[in-house]
Amino acid sequence: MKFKVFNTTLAGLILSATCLVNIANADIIDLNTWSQQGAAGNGNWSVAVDGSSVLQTINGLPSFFVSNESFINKEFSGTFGVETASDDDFMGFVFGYNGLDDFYLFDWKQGAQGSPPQEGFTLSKISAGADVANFNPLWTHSGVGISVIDTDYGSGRGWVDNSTYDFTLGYTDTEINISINGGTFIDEQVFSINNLTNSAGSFGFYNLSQSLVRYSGFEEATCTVDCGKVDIPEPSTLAIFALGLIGLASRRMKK
Ligand SMILES: [Ca+2]
Repeated sequence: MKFKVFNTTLAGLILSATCLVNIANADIIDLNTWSQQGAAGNGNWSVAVDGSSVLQTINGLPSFFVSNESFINKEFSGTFGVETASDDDFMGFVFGYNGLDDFYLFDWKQGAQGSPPQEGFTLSKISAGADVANFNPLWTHSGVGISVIDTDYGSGRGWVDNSTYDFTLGYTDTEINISINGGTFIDEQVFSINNLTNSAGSFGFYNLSQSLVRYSGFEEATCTVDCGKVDIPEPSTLAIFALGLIGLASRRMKK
Protein backbone atom coordinates (compact mmCIF):
# COMPACT_ATOMS: atom_id res chain seq x y z
CA MET A 1 0.00 0.00 0.00
CA LYS A 2 2.83 2.31 0.91
CA PHE A 3 4.38 1.57 -2.48
CA LYS A 4 1.22 2.68 -4.32
CA VAL A 5 0.75 5.93 -2.40
CA PHE A 6 4.39 6.92 -2.80
CA ASN A 7 4.35 6.11 -6.51
CA THR A 8 1.23 8.19 -7.24
CA THR A 9 2.37 11.12 -5.13
CA LEU A 10 5.76 11.32 -6.81
CA ALA A 11 4.25 11.16 -10.31
CA GLY A 12 1.74 13.86 -9.32
CA LEU A 13 4.44 16.14 -7.96
CA ILE A 14 6.55 15.80 -11.09
CA LEU A 15 3.52 16.53 -13.31
CA SER A 16 2.55 19.59 -11.25
CA ALA A 17 6.06 20.98 -11.35
CA THR A 18 6.21 20.61 -15.15
CA CYS A 19 2.86 22.38 -15.62
CA LEU A 20 3.82 25.23 -13.31
CA VAL A 21 7.05 25.87 -15.21
CA ASN A 22 5.17 26.05 -18.52
CA ILE A 23 2.47 28.42 -17.26
CA ALA A 24 4.89 30.71 -15.43
CA ASN A 25 6.84 31.47 -18.62
CA ALA A 26 3.94 32.33 -20.96
CA ASP A 27 3.12 35.95 -21.73
CA ILE A 28 -0.21 36.90 -23.29
CA ILE A 29 0.22 38.92 -26.49
CA ASP A 30 -1.73 42.20 -26.65
CA LEU A 31 -2.74 42.61 -30.31
CA ASN A 32 -3.49 46.30 -29.73
CA THR A 33 0.28 46.83 -29.95
CA TRP A 34 0.51 45.23 -33.43
CA SER A 35 0.27 46.92 -36.85
CA GLN A 36 -0.82 46.11 -40.37
CA GLN A 37 1.89 45.74 -43.05
CA GLY A 38 1.45 45.89 -46.81
CA ALA A 39 -1.00 48.11 -48.68
CA ALA A 40 -3.74 49.36 -46.35
CA GLY A 41 -6.54 48.23 -48.67
CA ASN A 42 -5.36 44.60 -48.73
CA GLY A 43 -6.65 43.80 -45.28
CA ASN A 44 -8.90 44.95 -42.47
CA TRP A 45 -7.57 43.67 -39.16
CA SER A 46 -10.12 44.39 -36.46
CA VAL A 47 -8.73 43.87 -32.95
CA ALA A 48 -11.02 43.06 -30.00
CA VAL A 49 -11.07 45.76 -27.31
CA ASP A 50 -9.17 43.56 -24.85
CA GLY A 51 -6.44 42.86 -27.45
CA SER A 52 -6.85 39.08 -27.24
CA SER A 53 -8.14 38.44 -30.78
CA VAL A 54 -8.26 39.90 -34.29
CA LEU A 55 -10.62 39.31 -37.24
CA GLN A 56 -9.46 39.98 -40.81
CA THR A 57 -12.41 40.64 -43.12
CA ILE A 58 -11.07 41.32 -46.66
CA ASN A 59 -10.71 38.79 -49.49
CA GLY A 60 -7.76 40.53 -51.12
CA LEU A 61 -4.05 40.82 -51.91
CA PRO A 62 -1.43 39.74 -49.33
CA SER A 63 -1.95 41.37 -45.94
CA PHE A 64 0.11 41.12 -42.78
CA PHE A 65 -0.55 42.01 -39.15
CA VAL A 66 2.65 41.90 -37.07
CA SER A 67 4.06 42.50 -33.60
CA ASN A 68 5.89 45.66 -32.67
CA GLU A 69 8.27 43.53 -30.60
CA SER A 70 11.09 41.45 -32.11
CA PHE A 71 11.41 37.80 -31.06
CA ILE A 72 13.79 34.84 -31.17
CA ASN A 73 14.10 31.69 -29.00
CA LYS A 74 10.38 31.77 -28.34
CA GLU A 75 7.42 29.44 -28.48
CA PHE A 76 4.18 30.98 -29.74
CA SER A 77 0.74 29.42 -29.33
CA GLY A 78 -2.87 30.36 -30.00
CA THR A 79 -5.90 29.45 -32.08
CA PHE A 80 -6.99 30.47 -35.57
CA GLY A 81 -9.60 29.58 -38.14
CA VAL A 82 -11.91 30.76 -40.92
CA GLU A 83 -15.47 31.83 -40.07
CA THR A 84 -17.10 31.35 -43.46
CA ALA A 85 -17.74 28.57 -45.98
CA SER A 86 -17.54 30.86 -49.01
CA ASP A 87 -13.81 30.64 -49.86
CA ASP A 88 -10.81 28.28 -49.76
CA ASP A 89 -7.64 30.36 -49.86
CA PHE A 90 -4.63 31.23 -47.70
CA MET A 91 -4.22 32.00 -44.02
CA GLY A 92 -1.03 31.73 -42.04
CA PHE A 93 1.78 33.30 -40.05
CA VAL A 94 4.99 35.27 -40.48
CA PHE A 95 7.97 35.24 -38.13
CA GLY A 96 11.54 36.52 -38.13
CA TYR A 97 9.82 39.42 -39.89
CA ASN A 98 12.07 42.42 -40.62
CA GLY A 99 10.11 44.08 -43.41
CA LEU A 100 8.32 42.84 -46.52
CA ASP A 101 11.56 41.50 -48.05
CA ASP A 102 12.81 39.55 -45.03
CA PHE A 103 10.62 37.01 -43.24
CA TYR A 104 9.51 33.41 -42.92
CA LEU A 105 6.01 32.59 -44.14
CA PHE A 106 3.93 29.60 -43.05
CA ASP A 107 0.72 29.42 -45.06
CA TRP A 108 -2.20 27.01 -45.30
CA LYS A 109 -4.63 26.59 -48.20
CA GLN A 110 -7.95 24.84 -47.95
CA GLY A 111 -8.26 23.61 -51.53
CA ALA A 112 -6.04 22.99 -54.54
CA GLN A 113 -6.53 25.40 -57.41
CA GLY A 114 -4.33 24.04 -60.16
CA SER A 115 -0.76 23.26 -59.27
CA PRO A 116 0.19 25.61 -57.71
CA PRO A 117 -1.45 26.37 -55.42
CA GLN A 118 -2.04 23.03 -53.79
CA GLU A 119 -4.05 21.96 -50.76
CA GLY A 120 -2.00 22.10 -47.58
CA PHE A 121 0.95 23.77 -45.91
CA THR A 122 3.98 25.66 -47.28
CA LEU A 123 6.95 27.05 -45.38
CA SER A 124 8.86 29.73 -47.33
CA LYS A 125 11.68 32.22 -46.81
CA ILE A 126 11.03 35.63 -48.30
CA SER A 127 14.13 37.67 -49.20
CA ALA A 128 15.27 40.74 -51.11
CA GLY A 129 13.58 41.24 -54.47
CA ALA A 130 10.38 39.39 -53.52
CA ASP A 131 7.19 41.01 -54.76
CA VAL A 132 4.74 40.35 -51.96
CA ALA A 133 2.54 43.32 -52.82
CA ASN A 134 0.96 41.48 -55.74
CA PHE A 135 -1.09 38.34 -56.04
CA ASN A 136 0.92 35.80 -58.02
CA PRO A 137 4.27 35.45 -56.20
CA LEU A 138 2.78 34.33 -52.88
CA TRP A 139 -0.16 32.56 -54.56
CA THR A 140 2.34 30.33 -56.43
CA HIS A 141 5.25 30.48 -53.95
CA SER A 142 7.57 31.33 -56.81
CA GLY A 143 9.64 34.17 -58.22
CA VAL A 144 12.59 36.29 -57.16
CA GLY A 145 13.24 36.20 -53.41
CA ILE A 146 10.75 33.42 -52.66
CA SER A 147 12.31 30.17 -51.54
CA VAL A 148 10.18 27.19 -50.47
CA ILE A 149 11.76 25.39 -47.49
CA ASP A 150 9.22 22.58 -47.04
CA THR A 151 5.71 21.57 -48.07
CA ASP A 152 2.99 19.24 -46.84
CA TYR A 153 0.35 18.86 -49.56
CA GLY A 154 -2.42 16.40 -50.29
CA SER A 155 -6.06 15.54 -49.92
CA GLY A 156 -7.20 16.21 -46.35
CA ARG A 157 -4.28 18.54 -45.63
CA GLY A 158 -6.36 21.70 -46.07
CA TRP A 159 -8.21 23.64 -43.40
CA VAL A 160 -11.95 23.15 -42.87
CA ASP A 161 -14.62 25.89 -42.89
CA ASN A 162 -15.78 27.23 -39.53
CA SER A 163 -13.18 25.24 -37.60
CA THR A 164 -10.59 26.45 -35.14
CA TYR A 165 -7.08 25.09 -34.89
CA ASP A 166 -4.38 25.38 -32.25
CA PHE A 167 -1.10 26.63 -33.68
CA THR A 168 2.29 26.24 -32.03
CA LEU A 169 5.54 27.63 -33.39
CA GLY A 170 9.02 27.24 -31.97
CA TYR A 171 11.37 29.84 -33.45
CA THR A 172 14.99 29.65 -32.30
CA ASP A 173 18.49 30.55 -33.52
CA THR A 174 18.60 27.29 -35.49
CA GLU A 175 15.11 25.76 -35.64
CA ILE A 176 11.54 26.16 -36.86
CA ASN A 177 9.01 23.70 -35.43
CA ILE A 178 5.31 24.05 -36.20
CA SER A 179 2.40 21.95 -34.99
CA ILE A 180 -1.36 22.04 -35.58
CA ASN A 181 -4.10 20.61 -33.40
CA GLY A 182 -7.79 20.52 -34.34
CA GLY A 183 -10.20 18.65 -36.63
CA THR A 184 -8.34 15.68 -38.11
CA PHE A 185 -4.99 17.13 -37.00
CA ILE A 186 -4.17 15.70 -33.57
CA ASP A 187 -1.10 17.51 -32.19
CA GLU A 188 0.51 17.07 -35.57
CA GLN A 189 4.08 18.22 -36.18
CA VAL A 190 3.63 19.78 -39.61
CA PHE A 191 7.17 21.11 -40.04
CA SER A 192 10.39 20.56 -38.10
CA ILE A 193 13.45 22.22 -39.64
CA ASN A 194 16.89 22.59 -38.06
CA ASN A 195 20.40 23.79 -38.94
CA LEU A 196 19.03 27.23 -39.80
CA THR A 197 20.64 30.61 -39.12
CA ASN A 198 17.73 32.67 -37.83
CA SER A 199 17.48 36.32 -36.84
CA ALA A 200 15.14 38.00 -34.40
CA GLY A 201 12.04 39.54 -35.95
CA SER A 202 8.37 40.25 -35.53
CA PHE A 203 5.75 37.51 -35.23
CA GLY A 204 2.52 38.03 -37.14
CA PHE A 205 -0.50 36.84 -39.08
CA TYR A 206 -1.03 36.58 -42.85
CA ASN A 207 -3.98 36.33 -45.22
CA LEU A 208 -4.10 36.08 -49.02
CA SER A 209 -7.44 36.08 -50.83
CA GLN A 210 -9.18 34.91 -47.66
CA SER A 211 -11.62 36.82 -45.50
CA LEU A 212 -13.11 36.21 -42.06
CA VAL A 213 -10.00 34.73 -40.47
CA ARG A 214 -9.83 35.03 -36.71
CA TYR A 215 -6.73 34.62 -34.52
CA SER A 216 -7.16 34.48 -30.75
CA GLY A 217 -5.48 33.86 -27.42
CA PHE A 218 -1.89 34.11 -28.59
CA GLU A 219 0.93 33.77 -26.08
CA GLU A 220 4.72 33.78 -26.28
CA ALA A 221 7.13 31.99 -23.98
CA THR A 222 10.91 32.00 -23.79
CA CYS A 223 12.19 28.67 -25.05
CA THR A 224 15.53 27.10 -25.96
CA VAL A 225 14.92 23.33 -26.06
CA ASP A 226 12.30 21.41 -28.08
CA CYS A 227 10.47 24.65 -28.88
CA GLY A 228 7.27 24.01 -30.81
CA LYS A 229 7.81 20.27 -30.76
CA VAL A 230 4.88 17.97 -30.10
CA ASP A 231 5.36 16.54 -26.63
CA ILE A 232 5.73 12.79 -27.09
CA PRO A 233 7.93 11.21 -24.39
CA GLU A 234 10.54 8.97 -25.97
CA PRO A 235 10.40 5.27 -24.98
CA SER A 236 13.90 5.45 -23.46
CA THR A 237 12.87 8.38 -21.25
CA LEU A 238 9.76 6.52 -20.09
CA ALA A 239 11.80 3.39 -19.37
CA ILE A 240 14.36 5.33 -17.30
CA PHE A 241 11.54 7.08 -15.42
CA ALA A 242 9.83 3.73 -14.67
CA LEU A 243 13.08 2.12 -13.55
CA GLY A 244 13.75 5.11 -11.30
CA LEU A 245 10.33 4.75 -9.66
CA ILE A 246 10.81 1.02 -9.12
CA GLY A 247 14.25 1.66 -7.67
CA LEU A 248 12.99 4.34 -5.29
CA ALA A 249 9.99 2.26 -4.25
CA SER A 250 12.00 -0.91 -3.64
CA ARG A 251 14.46 1.02 -1.49
CA ARG A 252 11.53 2.33 0.52
CA MET A 253 9.94 -1.12 0.81
CA LYS A 254 13.17 -2.58 2.27
CA LYS A 255 13.15 -0.18 5.22
CA1 LIG B 1 -10.42 34.28 -52.23
